[in-house]
Amino acid sequence: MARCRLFLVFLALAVGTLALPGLSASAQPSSPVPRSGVVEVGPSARRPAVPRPSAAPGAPAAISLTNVDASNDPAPQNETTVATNPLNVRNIVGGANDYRCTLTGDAGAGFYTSMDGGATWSGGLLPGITPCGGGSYQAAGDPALAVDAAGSFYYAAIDFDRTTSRSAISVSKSTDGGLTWGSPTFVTATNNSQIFNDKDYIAVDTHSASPFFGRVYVSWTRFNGNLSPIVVSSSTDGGATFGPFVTASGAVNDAQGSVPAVGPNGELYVAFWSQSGAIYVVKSTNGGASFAAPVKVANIVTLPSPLPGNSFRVNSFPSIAVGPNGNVYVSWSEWVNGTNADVRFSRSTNGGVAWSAPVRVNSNPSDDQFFNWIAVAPNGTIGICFYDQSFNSLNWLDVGCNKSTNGGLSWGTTIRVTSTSSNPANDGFGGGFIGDYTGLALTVAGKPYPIWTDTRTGNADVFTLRW
Ligand SMILES: [Ca+2]
Ligand SMILES: [Ca+2]
Ligand SMILES: [Ca+2]
Repeated sequence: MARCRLFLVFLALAVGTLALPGLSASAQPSSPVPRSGVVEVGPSARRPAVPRPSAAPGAPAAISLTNVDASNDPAPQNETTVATNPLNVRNIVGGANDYRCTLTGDAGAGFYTSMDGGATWSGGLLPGITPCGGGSYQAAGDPALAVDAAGSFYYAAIDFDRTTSRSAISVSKSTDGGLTWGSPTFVTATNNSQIFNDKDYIAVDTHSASPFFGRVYVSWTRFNGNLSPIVVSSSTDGGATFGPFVTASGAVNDAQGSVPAVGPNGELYVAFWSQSGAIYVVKSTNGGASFAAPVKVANIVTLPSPLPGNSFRVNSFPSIAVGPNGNVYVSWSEWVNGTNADVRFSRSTNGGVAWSAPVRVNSNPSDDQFFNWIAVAPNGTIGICFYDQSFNSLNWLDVGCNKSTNGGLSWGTTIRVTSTSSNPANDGFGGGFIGDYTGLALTVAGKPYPIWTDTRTGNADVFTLRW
């Protein structure tokens, strides 16, 4: 298995790529779940291709949303995450796989910070993880951001070597709005060739009434031989140390793509995808010490990867958010009618016991919508953003967003937020990798900051909106 890693290339999470090249994960029900972080695209893909000249832009959109390039760097940046400061609505922090390190050409944990609502950005690579930050891991990926009630940002990542069996999960913290970052805390680390720690995400309990206020939770997939459970580790000291991980996914041992979220009373939920073709949620009411049995949200048809007419890998990983009233919201992308991808949504109004029949979120069902991310504003408005290929006829990338002001009962018309379409062929990986997810944060004032991989400049950059 370690030997495989020599051929496996990229990062961050994965799906679609596995033991048997050419077959999708869903076509291999008896095989191990793909190791994320690892895509069998060939050794040359370890290094991004030389950036190409600008692509022909798609048709300008007739909207006034202002797109902004948060990374503005010629190397590829992809696989985006974002969080906003509850104490300063102008403070936005993004993260991505960032290939700017010329020592390695491999991915580091990139951060992008704005103090003025997205108008201007600074950034770089997190310290102490990969060589350009003074760390020793050959690569990092699976960026995930969260923010606590005091405005401290937490950045979780996978850290690994391609030529040894080292594999870790780290959390880095910034107490100055994302301008600078401390040394990482390693939540877990191994050199066991049977173990690969993959596809983390992170959440913080920001609810002052919660008995677990301030607790930091990291979930990830712990590939172990042929099994892939979701595990969770928590920190009760602001990310300085993390406790031992506990298994969260119960009897579901073919899981991937977990995301944690915390409710108003400190209830912890973790959503994940099962290779069997289902979305699950698990719940902990004791601060992450243990989890009840998984509850199936829906059976789904996992996206084919790549989607027809495209060459980059995709997945059906869920996103999850909890409303101020405790309602739990989950979205994902699924293959519908055997013909195309839609973003789907379900909610639970009884603490995750029962889930509503899934509904389509994207207003235009035609073409493909995928890589959804969900967030909830303090007033209960739900936002979901995703790539939407219905805005162009080329299988290029646009980002669309929907909102619901009635708790997810209806979703209205998808708003295109990209002012230009992106040609995925300019991703730096021959069109094969645009990351494995996007992100969305809503400020306490409700302004949406969708964040996505955008290639309009001729290379993959991190884009968001400015307000
Ligand atoms: Ca569709
Ligand atoms: Ca398409
Ligand atoms: Ca770039």
